[in-house]
Amino acid sequence: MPITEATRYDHIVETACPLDCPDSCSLAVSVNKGKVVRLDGSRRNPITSGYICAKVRRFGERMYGEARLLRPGVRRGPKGSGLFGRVTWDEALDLIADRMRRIRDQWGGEAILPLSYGGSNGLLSQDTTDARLFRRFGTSRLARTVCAAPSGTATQAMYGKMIPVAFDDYVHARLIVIWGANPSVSGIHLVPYVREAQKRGAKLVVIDPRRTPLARQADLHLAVRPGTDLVVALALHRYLFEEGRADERFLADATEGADRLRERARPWTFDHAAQVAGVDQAALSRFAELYASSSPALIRCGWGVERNRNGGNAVLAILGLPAVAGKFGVRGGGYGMSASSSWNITRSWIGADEPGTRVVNMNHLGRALTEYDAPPVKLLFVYNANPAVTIPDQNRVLKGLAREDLFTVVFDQVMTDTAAWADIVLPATTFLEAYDFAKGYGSLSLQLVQPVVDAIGDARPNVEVFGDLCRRLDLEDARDSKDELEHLMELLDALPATTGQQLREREIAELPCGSHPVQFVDVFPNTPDGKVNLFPAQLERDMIGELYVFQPQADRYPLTLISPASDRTVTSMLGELATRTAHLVMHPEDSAARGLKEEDEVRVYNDRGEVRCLLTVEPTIRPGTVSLPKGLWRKSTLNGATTTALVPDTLTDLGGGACFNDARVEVERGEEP
Ligand SMILES: Nc1nc2c(c(=O)[nH]1)N[C@H]1C(S)=C(S)[C@@H](COP(=O)(O)OP(=O)(O)OC[C@H]3O[C@@H](n4cnc5c(=O)[nH]c(N)nc54)[C@H](O)[C@@H]3O)O[C@H]1N2
Ligand SMILES: Nc1nc2c(c(=O)[nH]1)N[C@H]1C(S)=C(S)[C@@H](COP(=O)(O)OP(=O)(O)OC[C@H]3O[C@@H](n4cnc5c(=O)[nH]c(N)nc54)[C@H](O)[C@@H]3O)O[C@H]1N2
Ligand code: SF4
Ligand SMILES: [Mo]
Repeated sequence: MPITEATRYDHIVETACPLDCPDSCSLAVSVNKGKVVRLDGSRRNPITSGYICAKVRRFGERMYGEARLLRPGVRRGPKGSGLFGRVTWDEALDLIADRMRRIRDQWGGEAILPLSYGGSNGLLSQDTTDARLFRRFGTSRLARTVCAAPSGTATQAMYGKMIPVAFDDYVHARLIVIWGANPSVSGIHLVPYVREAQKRGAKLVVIDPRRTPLARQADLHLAVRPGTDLVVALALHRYLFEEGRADERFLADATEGADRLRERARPWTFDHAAQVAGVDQAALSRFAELYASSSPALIRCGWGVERNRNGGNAVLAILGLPAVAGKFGVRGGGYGMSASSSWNITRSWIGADEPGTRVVNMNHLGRALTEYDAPPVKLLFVYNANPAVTIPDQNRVLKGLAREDLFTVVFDQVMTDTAAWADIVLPATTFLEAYDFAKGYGSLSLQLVQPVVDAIGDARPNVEVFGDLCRRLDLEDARDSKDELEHLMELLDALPATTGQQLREREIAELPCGSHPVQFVDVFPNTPDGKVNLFPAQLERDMIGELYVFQPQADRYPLTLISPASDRTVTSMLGELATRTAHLVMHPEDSAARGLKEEDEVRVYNDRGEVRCLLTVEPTIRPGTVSLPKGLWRKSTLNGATTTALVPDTLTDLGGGACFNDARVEVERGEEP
């Protein structure tokens, strides 16, 4: 028999990728003898167009890899040793339930801190039985702020999170501005639409301290100093207002607060803003002119903008531009950013109200573990997250995790850097072994995720494990026991009716307004008065008047460290597969000034910590800025410290977000003297 493609697998299962990525790809997964042998894109989600990223094509290596957690385990060695003895699920969950009860009796429920973030970003794997458990038990609450909090706060206040422009409508734009986003890595399915728009004659502007792949193809690249987007946007506002290019009619009819914004923008002449942002004044004014005169004009606001002390205000100023310049109301005009809240999902299935307990900002995890004392955190329950490497101020987080009197549970798919510090580890299923719904926050789709193979080892899905704990703690009736499919059906019933029906019939749903909404034609602001709030009063309290600008000469740490998404990982997921030592990217001027060269071992440091890694010298980053990927595992550097060791736990101006791109460092040769 000839060997053909068909002999390599038994069948193909259609599912979706729920990972924390905007694209939400539909997948065709090939299975052979009960094992995943190949992952490809399918066409169920039109945006996927049959291809996926290289990371997820390797997902099988993660599923069956050495780091995979197969059984529940109880710590056997010293804290952090990563040594565990095997126990059954019953034993592990009884131990946890018992600890939770004892801690609540002695310290109160708030001494327990659940810590979770995106994980597999599905609807079923978070905010279901987990939320029920922690709410009913009365634990501390977590402010999930490590990503998107400033952007979310800004868009909520300004537009009530109006539905953004769909990826495939980018082709209609005449001008596309990619502002603090790198879709060539972080959401690859947007790129072909940007290219197609360019082919049809659109201009492309990229605003990024790095020369990203799209910046290379752009008509204009403003390599701004990190954290200065606010003044760039305000300079555009000033121009629009003062040169008579503002859409006064739209401002009068559809917005509030235009006068305050005009006032705020007044000091920001091109000259002033160009100086602060470290860009060419002529380029800045060309950008303003291009934006004012192009239609449809579209701004894609990424997450690179928000991760600094001016981040929330920067997002506000950027998102105000289409309103002031009158860019709405046409296909391909307006703005694109996270569509996370577009589905109007109320999560009634949690079945418990939020208690009034203490709120812990996850960006302050290190402080919470080492300083909070009313009550102290005595039990940390980590799931859907890898805080040892993803949360600011790594050394403080690790110091907290090392506390002998802290009981740490880590529920994960692999032995992460956080799991190594656990007292109990619990093995979780991956999205290829469980049910879920994948909600795109870039591609506007909601899709069924279904098990492609049986769970590996004893891995179990979140929804069942937290349900089991609810029953062990008498927080729900034993008769309410459901398996994950029953939970999925319950969730399906609670979704808006048309969404539920589409999912049942086609396994994919589109937004109630359709997949191609035009802003201010099909979708409008969800603010209380239906208007765009250009200067949201509810945020004023938090709007820091002063702009934090980096003063190179005055600082012991003259370089700004940024940490964008890498094409190898989804934050830290898949980082276990890395074999290469991490590289810091530095501009040739900065390396020459320090006598450093390509592949040198370097020490990147500040008062919070140091990372030892290798050096890449490239003019792809602006001088004065250096870059190290986010999500590195500790084994990927030479000293076991990763990017977050250098990141301060300062909060952003709005939303209590993380200042990942606001770290100041110095770099020197790494070898010991
Ligand atoms: N491959 C891959 N894809 C991912 C992820 C991943 O880890 N890997 N993560 C997912 C997640 S969780 C998220 S939130 C998104 C993030 O996706 P993006 O929105 O693309 O965000 P980042 O990669 O953080 O940064 C984007 C760009 O902002 C630039 N930048 C940094 N600081 C500034 C600044 O102050 N101003 C401006 N204008 N630009 C700045 C960086 O150089 C970078 O090129 O990607 C998702 N997709
Ligand atoms: N230096 C730096 N650090 C950053 C950023 C940055 O810009 N710079 N940005 C950050 C951003 S954008 C984000 S979103 C955060 C992400 O922060 P985290 O959410 O902490 O990071 P992830 O790597 O996504 O970790 C998810 C973990 O959940 C596990 N998981 C996945 N699915 C499931 C499941 O179904 N059940 C269970 N129990 N576990 C599961 C995965 O195996 C993985 O270990 O990190 C932030 N960290
Ligand atoms: S990580 Fe993003 S690009 Fe990769 S398969 Fe998943 S949704 Fe698609
Ligand atoms: Mo994120």
